[in-house]
Amino acid sequence: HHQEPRSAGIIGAPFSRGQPRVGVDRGPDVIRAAGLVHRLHEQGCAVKDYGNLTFEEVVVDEPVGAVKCVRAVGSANQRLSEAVQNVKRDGHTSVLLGGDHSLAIGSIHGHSAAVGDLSVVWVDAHADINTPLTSPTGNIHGQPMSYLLHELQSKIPVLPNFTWIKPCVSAKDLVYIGLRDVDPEEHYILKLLGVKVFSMSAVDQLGVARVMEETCDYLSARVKKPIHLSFDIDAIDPSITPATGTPVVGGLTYREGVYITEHLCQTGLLSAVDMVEVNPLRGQTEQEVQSTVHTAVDLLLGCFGRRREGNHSSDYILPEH
Ligand code: 4U7
Ligand code: MN
Ligand code: MN
Ligand code: MN
Repeated sequence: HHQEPRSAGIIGAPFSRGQPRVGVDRGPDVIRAAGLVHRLHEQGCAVKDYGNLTFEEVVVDEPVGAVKCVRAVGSANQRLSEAVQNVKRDGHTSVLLGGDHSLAIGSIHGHSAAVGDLSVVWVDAHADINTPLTSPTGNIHGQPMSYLLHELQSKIPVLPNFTWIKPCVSAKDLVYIGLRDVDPEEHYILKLLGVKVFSMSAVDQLGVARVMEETCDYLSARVKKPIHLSFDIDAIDPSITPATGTPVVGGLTYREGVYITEHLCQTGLLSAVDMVEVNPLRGQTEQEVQSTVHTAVDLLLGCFGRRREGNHSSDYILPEH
């Protein structure tokens, strides 16, 4: 069936303070260097690259309880939220290039501030739903969903530079795909809130096609809301995407990952995408980095209409001799 012309508004967020490893701040530039903008154009997608955000230099950022870099993460996400709101008001599908996954706070907050209620599809090895008080590491990239969910607000302490955050996602509007490394506290939260989860075990059992069918049936059972896809590259198996900070064996194949993006694109509801946790300094070889980055690009192309059967523009005419 006919698809509306698409346009991507790209925001680079070279930010790494949501986790301790250097290099994830280079994600936006390596993903662009792999030809993202050109390849989106090639497939008939309009693109506006808004460039990289710059972040406030937070010099003194002592842990708050166990949570690290609270002020830097809060401030960066406030800027990101504003940037995503601008991209949405310009009429684009927002594309956040991270950076670590703490950036989902600002990305989802800004998306929701611009368009209202959202569905969130979170593709990740991890649930990233620790509260500041359950987090085993204190790293905020393992916590973003806890700040965004209405249902967890009574469990979230007041944190410096976090007071601007308004919870904007309901547990019933969230679906996880690819989970295989969930902390016990997170598992408790997922069960308590009744969050829809397709773990790797469910992907094994059902196959990715049924997982996506059920995901979209579940999310559109009430009203069709704009979809926010938050894609952590560590959802894909580290044999394909090793250049990431917290790799976990037993992940999605390249084909399962691409299928997820193709299917979400075809709903016509995809309104914002995060591509996060690509860390070129975590690759052992140049080949490992290239494989990770190229996979990230292909996942984004899938979000903007690339089909493996091939594509052609609707006004194409066969040349006459
Ligand atoms: B990512 C972890 F404890 N759960 O909270 C935590 F295992 O954005 C990992 O998904 C979080 O890469 C991983 O620190 C965050 C840990
Ligand atoms: Mn992860
Ligand atoms: Mn993550
Ligand atoms: Mn359709």
